[in-house]
Amino acid sequence: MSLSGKTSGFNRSDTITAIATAPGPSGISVIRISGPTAKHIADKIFIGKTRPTRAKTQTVHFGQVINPATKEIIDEVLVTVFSAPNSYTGEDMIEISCHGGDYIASKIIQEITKIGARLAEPGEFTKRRVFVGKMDITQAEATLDLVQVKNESAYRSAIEQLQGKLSGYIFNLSEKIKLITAQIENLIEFEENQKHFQTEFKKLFLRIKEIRCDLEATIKRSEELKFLRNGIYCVIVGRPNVGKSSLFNRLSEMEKAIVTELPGTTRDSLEQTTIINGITFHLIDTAGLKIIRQPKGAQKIEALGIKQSKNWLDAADIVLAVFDNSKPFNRQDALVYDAIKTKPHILVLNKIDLKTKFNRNILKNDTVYPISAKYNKGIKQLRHAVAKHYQKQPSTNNYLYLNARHTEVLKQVVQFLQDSEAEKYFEIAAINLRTALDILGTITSAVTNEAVLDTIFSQFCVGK
Ligand SMILES: Nc1nc2c(ncn2[C@@H]2O[C@H](COP(=O)(O)OP(=O)(O)OP(=O)(O)O)[C@@H](O)[C@H]2O)c(=O)[nH]1
Ligand SMILES: [Mg+2]
Repeated sequence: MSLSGKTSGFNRSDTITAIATAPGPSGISVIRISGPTAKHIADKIFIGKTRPTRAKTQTVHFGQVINPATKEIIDEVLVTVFSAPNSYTGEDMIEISCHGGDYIASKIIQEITKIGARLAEPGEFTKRRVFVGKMDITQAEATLDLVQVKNESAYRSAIEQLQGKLSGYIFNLSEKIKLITAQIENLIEFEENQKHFQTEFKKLFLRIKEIRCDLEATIKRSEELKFLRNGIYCVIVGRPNVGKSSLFNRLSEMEKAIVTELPGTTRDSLEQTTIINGITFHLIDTAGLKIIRQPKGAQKIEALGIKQSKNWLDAADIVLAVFDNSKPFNRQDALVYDAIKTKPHILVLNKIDLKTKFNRNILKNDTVYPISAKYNKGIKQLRHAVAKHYQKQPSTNNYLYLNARHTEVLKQVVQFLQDSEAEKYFEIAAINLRTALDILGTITSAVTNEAVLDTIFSQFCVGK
């Protein structure tokens, strides 16, 4: 499928270059050059047995990069030559592997830009790949995701998307809608046989409803399982001094949060990502929730921290509410207990190494996990309980990951399908279906809204 068309102020006649590896000290750095003059530029700066313009595609050549003006050797390198269309961008491409670190690579880039290439914009190599039709937009998005994945589920769904799982789904969906649209348009033309005509329409509208319900289920499932990719926000709350930061350190297996005997130690929320039973959790340590009547001075800062805690509480996927076994349940505990009731939560009773003054019966039917954060007691069981919350999920084989852009587009498609089901004028129903198809096409097609493309590619690193 060719996606060439409007290319939104994006010039493919330029030859572009960038360092493709991450900045900082490293074993090697890779420089990419892509575009019509890529091989000619390489000819000018590379001395080896074969000239890049004469080299076969996908071959690697040892030699030196020189400053073409002074003939001074800059580095010993390996040059890989790719001839169009057999390259990542589909254009002539050169990859130079030089010694690592930023200095040498920058020196080579300087020479390349002096003789005609310009620096690539973020994601421009992938953008070119999309515009020559080697990849659709969902696959470009998957490329971006792959670079950023942090867990197995995110990796799985990104690689499936890269291999075309989402594109395939969109293709099948649009084929189904196209078929129904054509059948409706056909019936409109042969409307003489009124009775037969009505029953046929009914059948087609039922079919649209089926497709719409399927699509809605796919969107819902993706939203429910989004945590597999994005991680679960697990927020630790409790009144001051109950041991939230101590628990945060235990669960994250890091000593990141400051722990003191003074209530109000944590003022800013802290975040740490940890993996429990293969699931990514973003742990958040918050300032204690408490009742403040008139926040003044230093207390004002604490009040801000507390406000932040409330925001975190709203954003949480799951809350760990911590209580102190060595103190009686008080009004501040009641405030915490009340605040978390409507959220998925786990109750934790900390400081079980100390004498019990806390009345557990107050926590009613909820399971309470007794721990001692200080002496590392009950932490394993708690970790297990947190992970178990998410392992009840059904098998994820049929799961299709949809990002915010895909979800938004598919929801619009649902709306147009629904409008056509309810439409009494068949011509208008057909127009609605055609609109649904156009909207659906924007998920994969490069000939889409310029702002959408800019947003996607601006998130890429330069050199990708
Ligand atoms: N005996 C005992 N002390 C604990 C335990 N957990 C925490 N502490 C102590 O309780 C005090 C408060 O601990 P923190 O982890 O700072 O409590 P916090 O809830 O984060 O406190 P704020 O940030 O002030 O709201 C410190 O002196 C900890 O050493 C425990 O399991 N047993
Ligand atoms: Mg704290």
